[in-house]
Amino acid sequence: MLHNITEAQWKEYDEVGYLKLGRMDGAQLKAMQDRIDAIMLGDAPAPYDRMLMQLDSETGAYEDAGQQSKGHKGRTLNYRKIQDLEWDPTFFDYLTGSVFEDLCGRVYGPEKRVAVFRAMFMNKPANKGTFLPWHQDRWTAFDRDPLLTVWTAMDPATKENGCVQVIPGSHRYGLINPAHGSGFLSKAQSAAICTPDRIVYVELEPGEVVILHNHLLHASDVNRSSQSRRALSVCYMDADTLDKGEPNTLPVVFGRGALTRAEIDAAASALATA
Ligand SMILES: O=C(O)CCC(=O)C(=O)O
Repeated sequence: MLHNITEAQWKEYDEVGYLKLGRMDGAQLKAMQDRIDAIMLGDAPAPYDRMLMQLDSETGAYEDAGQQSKGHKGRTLNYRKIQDLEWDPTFFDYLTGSVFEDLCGRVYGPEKRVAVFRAMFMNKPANKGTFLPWHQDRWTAFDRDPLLTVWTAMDPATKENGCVQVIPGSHRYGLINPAHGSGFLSKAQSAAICTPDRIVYVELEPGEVVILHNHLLHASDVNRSSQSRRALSVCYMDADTLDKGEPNTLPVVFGRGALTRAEIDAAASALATA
C-alpha cells in the first residue's frame, strides 16, 4: 500500500530530488494494465479523439518516434506515449488518490488548486522502445514550473528494459537550458553533466511508485529485453499557472472546482468511440 511520506522521507526527497513511495494496490494496477492494453488495441470504447497517441520509433532514436497527435493509430502494443489519461475513469481514480493529494498539498500548499498538466502512459515495448534524452521537465510557455511528477511502474522497470535514469541532486542545479522550450539538454551538456558515475537507474517492481522533482535530470534508454516497460507518469501543477500569459484550461483535480468522478464518467461516455 502507498503511505503518506514521513518528514525523514521529505528531507531525503529535498536532497536527492526523487523518492520511492512504495507499491500501489494490486487490483488497481491490474485494472490499469488491462485498460491501457485495451486502449492500445482498440478493444474497448475510449475517448480517442481527446487522447494524444504516439507510436514508438522503429530505430530507437527520439527523432524517429511517431507523430504526436490525437486519435488511435492502429491496433498494436507498440505505442510510445498516450496522454490525456486523466479523462479515463480508471486512471482518474488512481491519480486522484489521497496520497497524491497529500503530496500536492505539501509541494504547492494545502489551499492550492492543483491541475494535471499531463497524465501519460510511457511505454517501451518489448525489444523496442525509444531513447529519451536527458532533460528537466519544464516548459517555457508556463509562467511557473510544474514541480511534481509521480511515475508508476506498470511492469518491472529495469536497467535492461529502459527504466528511468536520474542524476541525484540535479534538481538543485537550477535550470540548465532555460531557453529550451521543454527542458532538453544538448548532447554536449549531457556528456558533461550526466556522466556514468553520477547516473542512478531507478529500478522498480510492477506497481511501485517514485516521485520526481520536475527539475531532476532524467532520461531513459531503449528496451533490450522481451519484457515490456509500461508506466504511468502524472505531472501535477499549480492550477493558477498561466499558459502563454493566459489562464490554462487544464483539468483541476484537487481543491476548489476539482473534477468529480461523475463528470469524468459523463465526459468519457460522451466522447467514447470504438
Ligand atoms: O518514462 C520514461 O521513460 C521517462 C518519463 C519522463 O521523462 C517523465 O515522466 O517525465
